[in-house]
Amino acid sequence: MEATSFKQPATGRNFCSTDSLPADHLQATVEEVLSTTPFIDMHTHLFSPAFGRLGLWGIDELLTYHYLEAEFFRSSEMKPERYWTLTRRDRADAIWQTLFVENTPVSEATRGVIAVLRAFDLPTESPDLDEARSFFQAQTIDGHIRKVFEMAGVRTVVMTNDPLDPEERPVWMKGVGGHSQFQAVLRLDRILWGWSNHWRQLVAQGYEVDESVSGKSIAEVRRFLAEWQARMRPVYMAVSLPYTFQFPENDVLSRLLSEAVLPSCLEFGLPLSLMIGVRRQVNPRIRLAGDAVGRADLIALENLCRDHPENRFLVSVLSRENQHELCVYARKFNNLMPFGCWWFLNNPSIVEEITRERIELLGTSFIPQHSDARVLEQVIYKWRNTRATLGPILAESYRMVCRDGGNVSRRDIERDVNRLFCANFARWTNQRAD
Ligand code: RAT
Ligand code: ZN
Repeated sequence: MEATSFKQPATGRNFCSTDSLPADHLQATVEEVLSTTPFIDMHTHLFSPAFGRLGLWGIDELLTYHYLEAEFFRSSEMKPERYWTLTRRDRADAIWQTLFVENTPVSEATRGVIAVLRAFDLPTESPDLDEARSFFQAQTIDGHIRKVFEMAGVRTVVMTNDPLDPEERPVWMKGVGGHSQFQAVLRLDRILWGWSNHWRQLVAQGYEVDESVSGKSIAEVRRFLAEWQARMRPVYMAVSLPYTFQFPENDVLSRLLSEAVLPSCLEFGLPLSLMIGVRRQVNPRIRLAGDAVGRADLIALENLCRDHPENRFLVSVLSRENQHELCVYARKFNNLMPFGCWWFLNNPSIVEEITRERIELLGTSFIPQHSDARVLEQVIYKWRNTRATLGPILAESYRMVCRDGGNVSRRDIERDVNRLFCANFARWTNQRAD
């Protein structure tokens, strides 16, 4: 039988310039571009210095990160109830002893602490934390933030700002000056899925709302959003939703979303970020570490994107099982921007799988990662790990372009890295990309 002869694709196609790179230079060029491009970190829990003690940094905060607390309870006999009676310093000592002295820190979150210590030339095998503590105590916050961002290769970080947070609200009410490296986000968890526990807070602040969202409630929530939009100047609005989220439904959440939040987003030209898939407090004994994950029904997202075509959605889903569907929906709806590998997904093996899938289905029209950092210095290891995982994936994608007969230049790589880690977000939030 005659062998099938495949027609070779025409060679020599240039995407940006004629300076195509030889295949064996691709990896090194990708790594260099990744390491020299400062990224936008589009979702963190960090705060600018104006928020004072809300901004977490230093070794005790690094060690008591809730990702590490979850791991600590697996390797220690200490009961959570006892752990919560300790001071932060004693908790940090207990975690150091258990996860770093008595065990090898091979998990993603423990390796992160090692990488941060190493980045500051601090001992990684010491039986105590004395030297690390002295080092961090000697830093002043403004200079330390600048240095950390430089080490992490990030130019801007996006905060998570909850107007109903009792500690955060007074800072905003006093007036917060803008900071060139921190952007605000209007986070709506308490108002949306937490309405029944929080509507009274709005009443106390002078808004005419009620539990069933009747009468003037919708107009008043819009007034609340408008006032906070003016106060915070957020780059987007955001909510984390449980894996059970459905839309539309005959419930308060759906009404608030479709009649207040989405119209306000349109009015202010802001995208809405949806982080879907948390299964809250499966183990309340371990507090913040006690949330888990559930597979979501993304038909809710389909309905949102289709029924609100003028709104733009930034979307991250927590379940590994939802990732492929998210990509498929992004192919159907160009008002949907997938972002990040969040929380339990932020491990090299899973980031690799998800990012390959996204590139294969979406090209460069997505945002590969955010850090979700809660403690300042975490951006150092989280972004280092992202670059290390992304390098081989991007290089392999370019090798495949070349194998198919295309050319890839350094300018192509620069454009793509900038698009993935800055321009997609900047465009979505109406900001300049450079
Ligand atoms: O990753 C985390 O730290 C989670 O606890 C959540 O805060 C999540 O990132 C969120 O923003 O809801
Ligand atoms: Zn987060």
